[in-house]
Amino acid sequence: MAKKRAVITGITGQDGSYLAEFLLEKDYEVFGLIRRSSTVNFERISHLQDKLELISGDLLDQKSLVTALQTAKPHEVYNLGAQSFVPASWEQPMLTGEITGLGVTRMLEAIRTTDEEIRFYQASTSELFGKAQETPQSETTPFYPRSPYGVSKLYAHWITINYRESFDMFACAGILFNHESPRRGLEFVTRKITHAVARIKHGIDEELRLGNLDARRDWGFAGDFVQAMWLMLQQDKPDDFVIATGETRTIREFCQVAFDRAGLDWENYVVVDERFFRPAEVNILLGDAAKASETLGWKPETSFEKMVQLMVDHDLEMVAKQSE
Ligand code: NAP
Ligand code: F7E
Repeated sequence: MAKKRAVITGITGQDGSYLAEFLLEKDYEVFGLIRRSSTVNFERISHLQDKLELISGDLLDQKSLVTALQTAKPHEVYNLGAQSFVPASWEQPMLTGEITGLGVTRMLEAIRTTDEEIRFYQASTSELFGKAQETPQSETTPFYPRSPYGVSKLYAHWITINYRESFDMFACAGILFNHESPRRGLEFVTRKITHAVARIKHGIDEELRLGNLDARRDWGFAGDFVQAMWLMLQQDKPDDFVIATGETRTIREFCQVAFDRAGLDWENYVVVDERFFRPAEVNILLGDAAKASETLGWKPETSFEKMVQLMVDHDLEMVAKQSE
């Protein structure tokens, strides 16, 4: 039987790299959309490069998306590409809207032009809930985004549903809560903490400066979460699902577990710095993934403690190597 083919936008990112691994294990032909850059940034996919087909393209450029789909002839498109860092969305709100919001319409239009049978996954986010109207949050919780990133993702979410309803496309949105890993970007709070733990342990840094320690997040492991993306596209009908662990912790609690792992007391190193507070905060996220559990049979496998351990151990080893 011919192999299934998938296009992943955002393949150089955290989720793109885990999803590519997962689909390759399922014997897919995997095509990754790569935007042109003067330096290569294939760090997260270098171990997969001889198994992947990389296609040049950009969510800002309609023609490149059509060409990518004509080249790959995919059965499935996973749209993970985005300007995904919330603070940067206040610094570059227009660019965030273009990539994270309108980029989705460009891809949906590219699918309509090329092959309407292509199944489409959109990377929606718990940032849609923002100033949460109820806790825990599920598929029926009203949205209240709190950043240009969240607002862009709200547009992306609704345009996905609109194309499903207008054109009968198989388009799904996964409302994923925060998910982390040793491949998380260094600017996000979890990896910022585990990387700092490693640098402090090796005597390179003396402190870690953070913003709001009271915010709560429902943190899962990225490797578990990408499986839910695939499951959504294997169903008989398209739908939207919350993907979360059902546990919430403060940034303070994350610090405690991460520093503990390295035998350090977080209170000796963490300094609160106003520069890292946001113009508007998302105070509490806690997801109810009952629908995904019932319909997709999806459940997270990696515990919070295990995930923090993975991240701290990875960063301790990485910093040790860098300091050799
Ligand atoms: P990430 O590590 O920041 O990766 C983002 C990816 O998007 C990178 O590959 C980046 O490419 C690509 N990209 C940026 N601008 C682009 C453009 N103009 N055209 C094409 N690609 C572009 O993000 P992630 O954590 O893997 O998240 C994946 C997706 O899920 C994102 O849409 C994010 O908003 C969403 N999401 C993430 C979480 C989470 O907790 N991680 C939760 C919910 C939803 P470069 O390498 O070239 O920059
Ligand atoms: O912040 C607080 C900060 O940047 C988490 C993206 O993947 O998940 C991510 O968005 C919390 C916030 O992630 C620092 O105020 C305190 O309350 O790790 P983060 P995020 O904003 O939740 C969602 C689901 C996405 O969709 C996004 O794409 O931590 N915080 N001190 C800090 N945050 C950062 N970055 N740096 C600090 O120093």
